[in-house]
Amino acid sequence: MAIGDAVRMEDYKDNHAATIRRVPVAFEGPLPRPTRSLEQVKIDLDQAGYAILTDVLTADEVREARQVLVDEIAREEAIDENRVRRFFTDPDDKNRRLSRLPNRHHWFRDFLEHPVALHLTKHILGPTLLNEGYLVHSYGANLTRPGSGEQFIHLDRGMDFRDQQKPLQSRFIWCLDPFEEANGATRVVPGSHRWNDRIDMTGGTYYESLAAEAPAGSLIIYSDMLLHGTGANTSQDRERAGVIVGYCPPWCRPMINFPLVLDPTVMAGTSRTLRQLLGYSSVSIGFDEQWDSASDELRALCVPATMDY
Ligand SMILES: O=C(O)CCC(=O)C(=O)O
Ligand SMILES: [Fe+2]
Repeated sequence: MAIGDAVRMEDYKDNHAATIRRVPVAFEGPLPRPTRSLEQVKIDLDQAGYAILTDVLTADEVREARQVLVDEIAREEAIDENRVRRFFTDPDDKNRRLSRLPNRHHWFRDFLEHPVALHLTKHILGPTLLNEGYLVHSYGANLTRPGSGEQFIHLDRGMDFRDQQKPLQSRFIWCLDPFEEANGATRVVPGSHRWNDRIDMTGGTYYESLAAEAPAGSLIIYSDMLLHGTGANTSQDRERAGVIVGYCPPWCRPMINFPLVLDPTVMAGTSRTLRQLLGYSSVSIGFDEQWDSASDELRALCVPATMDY
């Protein structure tokens, strides 16, 4: 299946046909455990390449945000199921994916500019030239459903670079359900953030992994250096909702061209930080490339590129 100009699922599967090599988990250090400590998160990120920060959302907040998510999925399904299924890397039709999140509800705008996510993005990506703000690289929800298979273990980037020393994306999964092995908790390969010289994403290699189990309301934090993937949901009746966001430096090309995707009337009331994150700035690495062809409405949404967080 192809939507618009997307890769055809059939072509993609051909690239990932036969497994000829299995790579076991080989991590010596202590595995990250759910923690409330940001200091521990930084230690875990350094040592294992991922971390689990608990109690970022209250139980009420989780319930509210989850309800919005399932309502939005149902709304899209009523129009056409294909709008929320068959994400091109998912192994079957069972999971539900939702995009264009900032249009949908303040919860999905609030996640993006949550101070913890911004703080950890600064920590993971480091300073930027002229202190320009980071950009949201990618953003969507993934709801695993009973019987859904596992996604292949991958890096959240286009290719294996072999000599990349530092992350180009900070990645976060907002857990709107308890993430447990049985309901498809994200699987991770601890320590693989240091395997950059040998990761094979061309197919043929199967990476063994373990489930990053996390209570509802947690943030799973990782980067584009870490091997991971959605787990299989082997439960009878439990879904697993995650909202996944990646941030990149301001000179990288985000996966989504938000100003062309989002509703300008929704964006009109939002903060400077949110608009920066979503690319509503004509400045990049100090150069101002005026948005002459944009509508007045879009141009009015532009903000300075300098971070004030
Ligand atoms: O939902 C998950 O557990 C992870 C999904 C993922 O890694 C992806 O779609 O790139
Ligand atoms: Fe991923």
